[in-house]
Amino acid sequence: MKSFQLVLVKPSHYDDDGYVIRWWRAMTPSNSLAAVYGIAVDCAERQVLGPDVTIDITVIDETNTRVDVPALIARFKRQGNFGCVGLIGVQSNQYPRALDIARAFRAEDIAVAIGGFHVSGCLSMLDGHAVDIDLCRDMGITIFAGEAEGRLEHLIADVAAGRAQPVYNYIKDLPGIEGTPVPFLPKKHVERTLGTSSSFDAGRGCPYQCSFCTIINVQGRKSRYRSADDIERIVRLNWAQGIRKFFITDDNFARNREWEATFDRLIELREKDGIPLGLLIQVDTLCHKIPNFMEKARRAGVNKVFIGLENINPDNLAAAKKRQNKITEYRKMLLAWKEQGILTIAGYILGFPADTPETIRRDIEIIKEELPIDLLEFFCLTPLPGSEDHQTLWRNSVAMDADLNKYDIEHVCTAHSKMSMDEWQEIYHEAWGLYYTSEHMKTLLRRAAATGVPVGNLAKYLLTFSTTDRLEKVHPLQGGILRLKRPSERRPGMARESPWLFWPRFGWETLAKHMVLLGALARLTMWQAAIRYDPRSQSYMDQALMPVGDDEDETLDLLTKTTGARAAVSHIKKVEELTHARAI
Ligand code: B12
Ligand code: SF4
Repeated sequence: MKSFQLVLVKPSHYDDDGYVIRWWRAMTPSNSLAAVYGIAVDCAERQVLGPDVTIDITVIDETNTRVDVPALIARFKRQGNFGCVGLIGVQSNQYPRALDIARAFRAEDIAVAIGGFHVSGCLSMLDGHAVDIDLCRDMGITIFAGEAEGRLEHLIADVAAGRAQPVYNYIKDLPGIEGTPVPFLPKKHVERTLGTSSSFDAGRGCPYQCSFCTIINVQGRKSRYRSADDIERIVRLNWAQGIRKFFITDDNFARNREWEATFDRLIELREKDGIPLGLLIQVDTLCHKIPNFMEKARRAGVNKVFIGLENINPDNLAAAKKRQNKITEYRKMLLAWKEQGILTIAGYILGFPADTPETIRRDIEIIKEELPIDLLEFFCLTPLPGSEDHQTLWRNSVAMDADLNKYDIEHVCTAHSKMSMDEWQEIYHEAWGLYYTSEHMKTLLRRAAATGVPVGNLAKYLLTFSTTDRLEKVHPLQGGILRLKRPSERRPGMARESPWLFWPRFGWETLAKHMVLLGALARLTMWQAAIRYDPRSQSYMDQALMPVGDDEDETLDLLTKTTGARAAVSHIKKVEELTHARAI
């Protein structure tokens, strides 16, 4: 019996000091890895290489597990190099690290294939060579652009027969995903992430056209979805191994055409079968207008929702073609989630054309005062390869940072008309501190207690969100517990440090960081206890929690401070007047 070695590696990327970002426990599991693993297991079960060949699958998420290259090479050697390394879900920022991993395997003549958003985005929007894509060709790495459902078996068969092509390009041929193998990871991998939650994409594709977005150019604008039966299968497979929490990774679950059937099935699993589901979903800012959406979300087990708020200045939203985001609806939408007792997380992008450090500082204060958001995450507007923004700059030969490792939406990669690149980068880091002040964290805990959001749960997230950028210099989504490093994992081209210097410094840094974390934890625990025992906490009220009133367009800074906001309000008034006039 021959054994085909399929090693699936989700690469991490390098931090600013050139060390691979890896944790004892990483924040979130990789859904790309779960998706490709599910398809690979199906290939193995169907014996796609024939009855006398087994497919031996190894899964490595580099954010929580070291890629032991020599051990893997030895394993390939024992099988006569019969197999392939698959570099999975490689984003632009992970592309340099992915190639560094590949280099060692290619030197031993082991087949390597790469897929994910970088290669898919570049092949979708550029000329098929730009942005370092030719490095793969030079190294003999197979490029796989597009989705693997129904295709992975062809790649495996070609590798096994020694006839792998340099490029497989399925980007213009998006498969239906209903009834295809479902994303899945065995528990031993899921346990390496915080909170032991797993993930699945219930659907792909988004109808909108935001110019900074890569998703629509890789996964398309049409809604493709898994069936309710598929969803039930995912839940049951995981529940059988004791996993009940999921991140549903659809970029905009509210626009998944099957959202209601999916929620109905999840409600059934929760209410009839007693599976205590806990879900995180991502939605747009108009989801409160979909009848039953929020109420069903709560019943299905959604306890956290991520909202792509992006900005509160309509001029900026218009510049990014994100016209569907209406600031006049933000409060209604957020209060509606609060009514369901669901924790709200909003993404906020810094560096739109009208932004300056001063306006960013002002806007963060407005959000703190007037919008009932629990957690706010900051990102730098980045021309990600695969987005319309990147394509425009590339076509016009505008300078962009050549180091792809920086395209993690935390580093500034191109110039801004109103801020220097340094000012932009500084205000990005400052933003975290401006939002997560002690005073505001206490307010957030009070708001949670008053609206039925679990205070302990929020406190846990506040600990991470208020400290990760400051202590670890990475975004919380890339964070985890206990940073792990090795001198040997430094980026090629950067000097290898002496172990005598490296290890004492690493030990000291780890200790110092954990002292700060313990202090932050103690403070959050104290505030939490004070709120719990305060009899007035249920009746807490502030401007953000106040029901939407008729005079807000004159009283709220959100609707008066920017030119765009004033224009948006007067537009709405005009529409209302016309509709009213017609009704009379
Ligand atoms: C869930 C998610 C996360 C999760 C989990 C990560 C993951 N990749 O699963 C978390 C929260 C951790 C996360 C974090 C980040 N993310 Co993210 N994330 C997503 C999201 C919303 C879904 C990913 C997913 O599951 N897609 C569905 C799967 C099935 O699609 P897929 O990955 O493309 O894989 C398919 C094919 O590409 C192919 N394939 C993939 N690899 C391979 C390999 C081979 C060999 C083959 C044959 C086929 C193949 O087969 C798969 C099945 O069809 C995507 C957007 C999106 N819609 O994809 C952003 C996205 C991937 N993230 C992005 C970014 C920037 C980040 C962060 C850097 C943000 C930050 N600063 O914190 C971090 C990086 C952390 C990390 N270590 O990955 C960007 C990447 C853009 C780019 N061009 O580089 C995206 C595209 C969103 C965006 N803003 O545009 N993310
Ligand atoms: S709403 Fe989100 S997924 Fe849809 S186009 Fe805009 S950024 Fe992309």
